[in-house]
Amino acid sequence: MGECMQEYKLFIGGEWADSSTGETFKDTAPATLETIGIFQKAGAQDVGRAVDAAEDAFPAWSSTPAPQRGKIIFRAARILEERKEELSRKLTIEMGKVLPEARGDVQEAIDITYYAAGEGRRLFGETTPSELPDKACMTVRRPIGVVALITPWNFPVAIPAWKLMPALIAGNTVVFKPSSDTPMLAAELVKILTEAGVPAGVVNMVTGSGEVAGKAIVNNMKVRAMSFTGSLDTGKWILGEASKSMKRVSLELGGKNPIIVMDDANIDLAVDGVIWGGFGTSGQRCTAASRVIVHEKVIDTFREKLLARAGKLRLGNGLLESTDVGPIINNTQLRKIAGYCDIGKNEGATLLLGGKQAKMNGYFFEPTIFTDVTMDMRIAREEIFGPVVSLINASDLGDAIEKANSVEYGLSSSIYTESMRSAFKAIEKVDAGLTYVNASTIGSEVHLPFGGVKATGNGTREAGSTALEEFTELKTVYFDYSGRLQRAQIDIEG
Ligand code: UN1
Repeated sequence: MGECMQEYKLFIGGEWADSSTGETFKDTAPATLETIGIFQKAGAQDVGRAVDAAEDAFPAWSSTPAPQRGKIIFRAARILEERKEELSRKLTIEMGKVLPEARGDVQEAIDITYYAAGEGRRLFGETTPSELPDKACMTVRRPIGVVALITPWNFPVAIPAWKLMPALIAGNTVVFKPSSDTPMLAAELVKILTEAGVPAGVVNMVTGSGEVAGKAIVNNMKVRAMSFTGSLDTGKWILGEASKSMKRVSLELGGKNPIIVMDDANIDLAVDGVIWGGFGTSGQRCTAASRVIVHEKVIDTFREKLLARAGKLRLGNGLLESTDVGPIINNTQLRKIAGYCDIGKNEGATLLLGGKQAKMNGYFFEPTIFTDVTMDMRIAREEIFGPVVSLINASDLGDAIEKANSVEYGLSSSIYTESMRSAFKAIEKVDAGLTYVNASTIGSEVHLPFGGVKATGNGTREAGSTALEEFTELKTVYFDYSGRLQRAQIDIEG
């Protein structure tokens, strides 16, 4: 056992508790394969207790004035800020991303926490005139109730914070199930919320498998809304199951995000964008640039420059300054990425770089580039979630956009061009929730909506003011002060 080894518990009703199953699992550092913590495998009974605790805490929390809830969330933001460096290092150890990116992850959590705290003094509804005299019309926001948040491992603090903070400021109480690959940072976040003054029962954390704990959450009738970020298959399953209890569901699923490089693009800038979007976080982002659709007039130059840059990327432990690309989260993901490289070769794509696991201790995969990729190949259509970039030819903008749109996902997208016309065409025609112009597919900011179209989600948007739509019910209020019966649609002159 390593020095920092600790056994973590479930957090239910303000208490740290063992799971009823008595079973635990190990949290492994992907760069060193060391066990860094022991976590509880929650059973259905534990999930039931967590939901009940959240339900009990709901009346008081939802009745607390939102600006008061905001004060608590502001304190959480300050604690996150004070502990940024320590949390970032832990995040690099637990998840693997390089330290500057881990700092970005924590910063994103700090940003959304401040942003959500400020919403405590907004939470705006609408007012609008009535069609009748002496009558006021407005909307007010109400919390939904107990909400469940199921989060992935690739942004161990930022994504939980994206969901927790808007849910809490709106007055909901929470059951939070983090990924089993990154439960340590989740536990840190829960401790910070508690330290900031979030009352017992308002946030409950259960760790464990999707098959047991996740399933118990989805099937619990008292959970009124769920927010999930993860795979398409799991998302589809949640949506189907949740319909039985009419839960509101918000899904953030996969991506197969294209960067279009036009013949008038600044090629060096586009190469920077592909390196950052394709290999940053070892390609383990929903927003990762996994397809690069390049105008055929510039593809040779582009390919050469990209290869030169990608070939210099240094794999290693994310804590070291010399590292550009960290490890893959676990062996299953590593095998999946390797499997896709075999598929790509069998499909006839040309492997330009990488394509294999690195001979290092830890889960490392070499930055990989395929060229001569066509849109019928699986590597061009399916989410790989690793450092694998596919180069695809396009004859013109129309062809590039058609190829960009020919996959089932639609999260992020980007175009490199000096032409305003091409840029606006892409904004208009690319089927995606996000389009970047002359910037990579990654790097969304917390005060703008985040989400995708088609199989990427079910229409909701996280972050920004739209995060509140995810976690509030609107009530429409008609306030008649005429003192007489007034019939809408009927008692109207003219
Ligand atoms: C994700 O990969 O699930 O834009 C989220 C980005 C980050 C968020 C990514 N701000 O890449």
